[in-house]
Amino acid sequence: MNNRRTFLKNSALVSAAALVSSIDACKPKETTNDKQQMTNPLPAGKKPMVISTWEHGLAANDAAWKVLSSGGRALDAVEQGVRVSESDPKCTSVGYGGLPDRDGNVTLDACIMDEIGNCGSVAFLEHIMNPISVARVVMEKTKHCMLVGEGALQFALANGFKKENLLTPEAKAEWEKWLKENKYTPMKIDKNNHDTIGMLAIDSNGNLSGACTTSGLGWKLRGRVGDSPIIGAGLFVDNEVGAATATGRGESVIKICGTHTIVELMRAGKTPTEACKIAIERIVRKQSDSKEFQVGFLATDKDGRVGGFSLQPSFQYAYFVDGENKMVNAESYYEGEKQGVPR
Ligand code: SD4
Repeated sequence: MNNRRTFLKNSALVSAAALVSSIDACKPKETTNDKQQMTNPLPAGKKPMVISTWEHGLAANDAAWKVLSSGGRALDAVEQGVRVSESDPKCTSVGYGGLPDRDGNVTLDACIMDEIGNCGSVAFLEHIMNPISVARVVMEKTKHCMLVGEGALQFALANGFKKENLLTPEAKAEWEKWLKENKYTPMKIDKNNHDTIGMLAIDSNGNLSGACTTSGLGWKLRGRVGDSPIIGAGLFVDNEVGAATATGRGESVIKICGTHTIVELMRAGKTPTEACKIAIERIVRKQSDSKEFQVGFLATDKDGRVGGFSLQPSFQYAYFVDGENKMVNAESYYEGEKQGVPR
């Protein structure tokens, strides 16, 4: 937690980060550095659980848990869970209140995947507060997997979603400030500007589902789409094996098909943490600027062993199991003061 705060302070993007740190639902809460978690102990029998990225995952997990604890389906749990972050104007990288692109438009990416491999996705979607629910309707009512831009908006409106202004006065003020100072140059996804929510859940039938949703990179080029709505990059679920989700610089995740890679590594016998670590190491090997940005992966296997791993320190995930919802610090490739020095 302190690490993350330090990063936010040190960021060249102080204004955007300050907005993020003022968020209630994203507010730092007590964290455990759960080393035991990192070694992936076998759970005592399969049980419902939900994990999600970053501190806003706590509030999202609470909503997901309501579904899971009443015997509901993991798919409903992840949809209900991430809707909390999407609807929270103080979460500035997800849904309503998200930082806009460099022209001042809030554009959203989201995807969802169920236990039988069905998936739905929307990208470059504007004016709809809960893109995850549109992604679910794409999955359930069409024969397609992905709709983008104007077509996705038309589809949403035709299916009863409301057109809304998603640019909050706070996000608009941040954008106007950025415009003055930054010469219209898109923001780099560095170690600090992130907060996408990726969520994975197992229900009482032992079935897995996942969801991932974001407003993407603040001040991005109009039309830019990251990893979050791309099945196999920001999210992948295989009920026979496990599931994974991603946060951080989407371009880097797309280049290695991050979450599909992690699920395949678990299929080959790696634990969730090992699989996430190997994927991060692949990014380091293949992307020479890996010291400059953040990527975090989160995974669960079919039996509910969970784990995460990130490029830079400070990646955390919220983990709800056995009636307890807590933050866990993931290990990272680059570490603390030694950041930039591979371990
Ligand atoms: C993206 N992966 O659009 C997202 C951003 C993100 O935490 O994860 N932020 O590239």
